[in-house]
Amino acid sequence: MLNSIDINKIREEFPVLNQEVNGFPLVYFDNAATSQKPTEVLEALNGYYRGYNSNVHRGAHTLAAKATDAFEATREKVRDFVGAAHTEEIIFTKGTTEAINLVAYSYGRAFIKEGDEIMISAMEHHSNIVPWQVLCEEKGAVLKIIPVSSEGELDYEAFENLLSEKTKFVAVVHVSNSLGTVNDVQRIIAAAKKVGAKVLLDGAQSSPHFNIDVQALDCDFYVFSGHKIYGPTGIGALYGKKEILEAMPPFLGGGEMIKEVTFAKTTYNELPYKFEAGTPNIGDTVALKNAIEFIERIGKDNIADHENSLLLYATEKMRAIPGIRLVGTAKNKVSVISFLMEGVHHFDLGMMLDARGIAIRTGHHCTQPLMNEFGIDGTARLSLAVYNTKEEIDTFVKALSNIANRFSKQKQKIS
Ligand code: 7TS
Repeated sequence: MLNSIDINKIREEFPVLNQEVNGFPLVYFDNAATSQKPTEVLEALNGYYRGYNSNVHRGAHTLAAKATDAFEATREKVRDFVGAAHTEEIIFTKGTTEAINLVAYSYGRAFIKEGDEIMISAMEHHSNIVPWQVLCEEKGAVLKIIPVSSEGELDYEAFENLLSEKTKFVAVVHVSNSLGTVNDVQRIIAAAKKVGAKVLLDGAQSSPHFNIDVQALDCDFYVFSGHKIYGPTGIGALYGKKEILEAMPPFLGGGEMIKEVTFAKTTYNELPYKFEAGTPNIGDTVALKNAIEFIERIGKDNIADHENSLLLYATEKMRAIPGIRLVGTAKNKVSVISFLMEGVHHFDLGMMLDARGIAIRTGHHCTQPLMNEFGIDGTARLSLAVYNTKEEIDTFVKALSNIANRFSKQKQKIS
């Protein structure tokens, strides 16, 4: 781990950053959507396909053994990354969305009954809303929503008042992708445990930014996506407590997840394979290990410190631009700034910034109910990663100020 980080050196590890977009050096501020990949991840992918591509867990030959070892080494790496006690508690999925669906379908179908209550928050990504809605419709269960304040913080007292012995499951986002709010999940987990509810944390936006320890948190499930932690797309993980995963029925049926199949009856494989039907995404899984090693090498604390200093710097500069309104001003935030500019639609803002080589995301960020709470249809959002710099923020703030000036002059002319 480096003591203080040399951002220019880190940037050299990301070939995609070294390019011009629309005639300007690329400023990539869309990291909450997906992060860029360091060379070691690209080389691991290439190395797998060039060197030992093979199916896992079945071949009697050398390449198959090599592929299986590399695949399982990532499981061990992910176990360590989230602080789980056992490797069999780590199930590979396509990403956060598939992991939440796995829990909603498998745990939900087996253990949620008519009249039970499932609690989510007003700031969930659609992937932590829709699977629970589907389950509630199927089972006659009730979906309850933890409200959010105008600053973008959860109302913990309202949450505690909503909890009852009817609450069987609480699924909340650890860090909001639209607002950057870090939720007090310790408080949520402690309160949920008191009524015996299981808790799932959506870690899509917490996993890239700070240390995760699922045992200290005592959550029942934690899910994340590899592509947001400098790894490939199409691979993510579900952590679940062993005794809960053991009690859950399989999600998908097929090869790999079985012990024995006859036409009369199938017995299922043990954990984690019970939940990994079919040939998995081997190459991307192998390279996910390198992404986690990249993070370990830089150090999560160094990443958090750097990103937080950028967040404070950008927030201060943006507040000084006339007509800018920040959406989401929670006390505890990471890495995301959502904003609006008076008189300019966020889509147009995104296009004007893109013309300057600056990549941000615009729209509802797959959190339409949250946007409804704020009475808006979307925001412009910048989201930061370890390779972003103060200079990039200066470039962004300058471009934003120019746009603000241009539009306020136009307004003056018209009036
Ligand atoms: N949960 C949160 C909090 C997210 O931010 C995202 C993706 C997901 C779930 C779904 O992850 P996936 O990897 O399964 O797609 N968020 C975003 C975003 O903010 N912009 O694009 C994708």
